[in-house]
Amino acid sequence: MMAARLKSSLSLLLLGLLTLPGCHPRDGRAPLQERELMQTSFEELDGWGTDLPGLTTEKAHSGRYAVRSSPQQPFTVTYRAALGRLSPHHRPLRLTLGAWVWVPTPYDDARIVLSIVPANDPDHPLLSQSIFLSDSRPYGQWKYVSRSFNMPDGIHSDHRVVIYLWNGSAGAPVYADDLRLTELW
Ligand SMILES: [Ca+2]
Repeated sequence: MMAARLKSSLSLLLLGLLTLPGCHPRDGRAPLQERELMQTSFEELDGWGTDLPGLTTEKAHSGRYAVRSSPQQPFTVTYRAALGRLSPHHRPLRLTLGAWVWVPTPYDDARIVLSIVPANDPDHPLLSQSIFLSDSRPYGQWKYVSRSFNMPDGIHSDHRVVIYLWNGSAGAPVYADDLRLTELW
C-alpha cells in the first residue's frame, strides 16, 4: 500500500519535472533564455561631466536621475556599444529594449530610437527603428514600454548598437528611465 503510494507520488513528480518549461531541449540545444546586454537607471552617470544632454533630476522612475527630451533639447545622451562586445560569441537574432517613460499627452510623440550602424559610417544604419512612446496609455505618469527588433542580415561584431531618446515633434518634455536591453539566447 505504502510502496504503491510512493510509486504513484514518484510518477507524478517525474511527470511534473518533464512538463516543466526548460526540461525539453529543442533539437538537442538548451532552451532560449533572456540574456541582459545593458541596463541603466542613469544614476551612474552622476558626476561624469556636463556633456550629457538631457540628463535630469526633474523626474525619475528610479533614484534621482532620468533623461528628458524637449523641443529645446531634442536628442539625449546616447548609448553606443559594439555588437561584438555585447554578444562576444555569436550574432544576436533579436534584441528587446524596454524602458519606463513619462509622456504628458498622446500628442507628445517622442520615441526611443534603436539603430545598428557601421562603426565608420553612422549615417547609413542597417536598421533604425523606434518605440513610439505616445502610442499607449497612460499619460502624465510612468509607464513601461518595450519592443523587439529583429537583427538585419549582414550584421557583424564591429557594428554598433545606438540607443537614444528623441523628442520627435513633442511639444512638451518627455522622460525615460531604467532602460534594459536583452537578447534571446
Ligand atoms: Ca533613474
